[in-house]
Amino acid sequence: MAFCSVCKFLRRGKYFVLLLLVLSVLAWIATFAGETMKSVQVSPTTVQTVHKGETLEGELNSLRSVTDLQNTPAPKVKCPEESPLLQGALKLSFESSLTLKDVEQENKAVAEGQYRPPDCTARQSVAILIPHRNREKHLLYLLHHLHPFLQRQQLHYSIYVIQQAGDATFNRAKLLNVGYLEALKDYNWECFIFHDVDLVPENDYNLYICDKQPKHLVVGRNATGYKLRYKGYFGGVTAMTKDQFHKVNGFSNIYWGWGGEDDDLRIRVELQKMKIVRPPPDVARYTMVFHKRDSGNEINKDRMRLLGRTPQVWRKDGLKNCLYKTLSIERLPLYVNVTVDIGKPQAS
Ligand code: UD2
Ligand code: MN
Repeated sequence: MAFCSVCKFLRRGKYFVLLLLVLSVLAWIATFAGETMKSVQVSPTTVQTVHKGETLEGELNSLRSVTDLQNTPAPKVKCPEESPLLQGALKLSFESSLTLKDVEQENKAVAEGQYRPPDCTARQSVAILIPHRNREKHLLYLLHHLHPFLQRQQLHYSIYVIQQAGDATFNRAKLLNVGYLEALKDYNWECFIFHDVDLVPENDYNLYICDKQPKHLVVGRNATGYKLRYKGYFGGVTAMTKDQFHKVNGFSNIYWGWGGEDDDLRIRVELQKMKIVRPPPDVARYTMVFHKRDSGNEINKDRMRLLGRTPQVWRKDGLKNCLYKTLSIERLPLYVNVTVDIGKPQAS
């Protein structure tokens, strides 16, 4: 009897040992799985010190993180306040044999109209907006000079050309409103340069960045003896921050044909108690490529009457009611080409 009770006890003991074994295997699996999960959750760029008792996966993961960190480029420093690449007064050339392909070859670092300085973080991100119709040669000359000019200024920039579709009367101001609205869909540009297609800057110390106040960049040009045309003149090339332009509700949309729209913008700026600033005259110099008045951009005889109404209508007429139909957006190597139907003059 006594012998048989010993047998029973041993048999039960066997099951007990078996049970213990199964439990410890389960516990080990659970711990191992937990460790693996932990190593998956570690951020890839975090450097970890390897501690005793960590799993192999954990160690490998840490090593991988160190390599990742070594391969990640060091964060770029801010570009200097004054770019070391500036040259001052430039010798401009307007070769009739120049082609778009030549300009593309000269600007390999530009993609889809956009450029960032390779070695430093630009101080401003700037969208250049060019209103355009049938001025291909002028556009070519401008791109030829402007791309290297902006690169020497170490800017993050993109060039947008806003093409008016059809042959209705030209509307420079409305095209520039469209450019602003469309460019902001790509990137949160902090500064906008509103730029005639035929004006080529002569000195790269004329910085294409925005100021605390709206900036007028054309003090003088070849055709006017490099003198300011009149006090309050705000045409040709202007720079406004995203907020300054938003504050004045952009340009008016109702100036069809030549003239008045630039003065209208000045009135909007003044109504907001902002003050127009200009770079020194020896720097803010431009060459205007010679041209005659385009057909479809006849003088706007209504401009004086419209200018008289600006203080009453600026809140309603501008970015807020800028209606247009985008026909195409082509991301070409040197610029973004936005073709737009902006309608035609309405009786007012
Ligand atoms: C002056 C101003 C300009 C604007 C205009 C009156 C200067 C240097 N410029 O220019 O900013 O206020 O008067 O509206 O003072 N454009 C085309 N295709 C056309 C017509 C115009 O692309 O068929 C564009 C182009 O970007 C051109 C700009 O509109 O540069 C202004 O037109 P403009 O050059 O004929 O007028 P302009 O030189 O008198
Ligand atoms: Mn012109």
